[in-house]
Amino acid sequence: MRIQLINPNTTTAMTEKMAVAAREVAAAGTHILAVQSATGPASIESATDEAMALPGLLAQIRAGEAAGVDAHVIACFGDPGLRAARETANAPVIGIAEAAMQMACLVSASFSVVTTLARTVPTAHRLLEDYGMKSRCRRVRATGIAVLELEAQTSDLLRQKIGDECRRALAEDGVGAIVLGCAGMADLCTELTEQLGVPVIDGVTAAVKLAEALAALQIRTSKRGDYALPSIKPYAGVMAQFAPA
Ligand code: 2AL
Repeated sequence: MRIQLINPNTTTAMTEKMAVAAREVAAAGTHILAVQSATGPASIESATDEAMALPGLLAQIRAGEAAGVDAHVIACFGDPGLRAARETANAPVIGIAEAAMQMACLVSASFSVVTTLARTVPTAHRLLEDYGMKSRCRRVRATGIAVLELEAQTSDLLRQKIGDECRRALAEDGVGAIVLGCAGMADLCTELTEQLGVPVIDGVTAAVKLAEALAALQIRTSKRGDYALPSIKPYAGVMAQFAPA
């Protein structure tokens, strides 16, 4: 089985970091095809970054479909372009935020999200609303860490900072699980789970295992209703190359 792991930002070190985490949990026989957007922002931390990341992300979804991958993972915690990607794809498309939140709900009555900059907190709240999970998430906590500070291996200082925020979540929020709110935190999941004694869920690894499950069951994206293929029409200007074909 081939899973296309898409980093929708354009930072190669981050793509490599998430690929390592994905390959660590992938089943024997699962090939992780790690790719990133060719156009767009270096990190996605605002609605503007997200809008500018979508053409490059959708181009990767199309390329993966043409190559016949069995599933796609969008590896950014804002789940950018998830609905558009599902319109475009026949294979399942999993967003790491939805994957992590769903998995947290399977093992705990409630969870808190520990994420990057305060600026990304409203996005997480919007996703919780969209996914019908508001009642399961007690709090979305920012660490003040920018995404690109997490692009390579996480430093001891940042490990400590993220760990401390997780400990505060457990002490103050009354939750039984933590969801990590950035693809760049994927290298912290195992050690934090061991240190904290509760499930700490990283979206990259959660999404890979959900993608494997859907692909193994041959469950594909519905092409009726909301995720029907977009209609073919010309796009003007610099967007012409991104028009549905
Ligand atoms: C992210 C992420 O995972 N990748 C990125 O570019 N931005 N998430 C976040 N909460 O800022």
